[in-house]
Amino acid sequence: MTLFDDILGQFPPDVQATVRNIWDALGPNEKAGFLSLLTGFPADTNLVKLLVKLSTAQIRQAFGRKHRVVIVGPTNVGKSTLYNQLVQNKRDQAVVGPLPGTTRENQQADAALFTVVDTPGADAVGSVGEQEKNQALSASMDADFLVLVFDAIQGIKKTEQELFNELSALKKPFVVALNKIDLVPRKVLQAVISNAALNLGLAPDQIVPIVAKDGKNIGKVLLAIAATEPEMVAALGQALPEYRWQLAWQTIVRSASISAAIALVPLPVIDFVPLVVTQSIMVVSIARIYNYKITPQRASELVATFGLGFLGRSLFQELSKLGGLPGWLLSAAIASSTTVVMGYAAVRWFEKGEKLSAEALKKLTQGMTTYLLDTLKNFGKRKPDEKGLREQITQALENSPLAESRSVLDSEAGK
Ligand SMILES: Nc1nc2c(ncn2[C@@H]2O[C@H](COP(=O)(O)OP(=O)(O)OP(=O)(O)O)[C@@H](O)[C@H]2O)c(=O)[nH]1
Ligand SMILES: [Mg+2]
Repeated sequence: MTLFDDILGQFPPDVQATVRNIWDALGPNEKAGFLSLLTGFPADTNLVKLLVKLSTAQIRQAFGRKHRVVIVGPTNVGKSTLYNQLVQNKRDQAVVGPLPGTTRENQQADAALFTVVDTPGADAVGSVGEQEKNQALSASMDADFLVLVFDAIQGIKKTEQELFNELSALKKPFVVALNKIDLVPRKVLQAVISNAALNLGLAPDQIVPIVAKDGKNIGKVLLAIAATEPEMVAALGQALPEYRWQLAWQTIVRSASISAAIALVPLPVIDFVPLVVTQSIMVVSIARIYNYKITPQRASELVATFGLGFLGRSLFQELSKLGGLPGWLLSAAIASSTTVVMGYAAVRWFEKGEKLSAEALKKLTQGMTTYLLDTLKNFGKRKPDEKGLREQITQALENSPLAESRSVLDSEAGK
């Protein structure tokens, strides 16, 4: 067995084929470089483990599989109405009705991005109610993601709280949608949302007010799904062009934090192969959001063309001459900022076929590095562990205005 096979064996089975493809797409120099980096380390070293852990979600995102999203909640709150908004094929539409107990059995259909499951009300009493509740719970146990629907007029009372507790005990990622917001007078809307949040023990921004009947804010429910389900990001981008930047941004943030963690590993150069691999996978993911299919090989060529590895290295030299900042901090900030800029450059590329100029790339990288250094400095002098650093980078980037809009980058890049 070669060293590479050893490494491959550590990936979960469902991504191994993809990892091999990516590996095969690397040029001979990159392969040799990567392996020589690893020969100093036994195959079970932290570097390999770290790479496997970090890249698995990324790989699943880039080459994904379909997930089960289960709609669950009390009876008559509009679950089937929401389900009908999501299903692709009219044939699969569920029956909707004004009386509680319209849906008696679980049903599922293709929602393009994922498989969606509608369930009967999970709060009913009596033996029929009990049986329906069990169905809803069993679907929820098999879910990859839960959309918990409540009724804004009905509010969150004891029964709803109990159901919520029962469902959150399943430890599935979820979003809470508060439906029928069209029936709530405008001036009490905020109060209604805050109240629901309070009763569920959530923050108000964890609740998405919706109108399932006309589709209002369904996009927000989908974004919430994407935020915790990286594998779905690409499909969402294709379905919802208006959210593309925000989806790409989530991908960029994740990749940038991975890059920072990689840069923590003490190695002589920061633009070594894992960083190129991380950025290439990010580019494949962004391409998919913009409805392009590119091979990992093409993506790594694109990454090379933009020359950010070189740029990062010279920035590292410049800044370390100034002194005052620990090397790990500089490496981490530069690895993340080149990844962010690469992500943005890829967005511009897939959007309009534009290649940003070398000056623009430099300016953006410097700006982003300064921003990250300023933010990370406040986290203290001690070198954080990989998880801590990823959290810090993620937080810094999520709090930046770029999460909403890329206009800052557009104007810096001289658009
Ligand atoms: N005003 C308003 N009514 C809605 C909305 N969504 C659903 N409804 C109505 O609420 C009633 C119940 O909708 P369903 O989608 O059947 O609710 P459900 O949660 O599937 O109900 P069960 O299957 O009985 O548990 C219907 O009369 C819908 O027309 C909405 O956004 N606004
Ligand atoms: Mg129903």
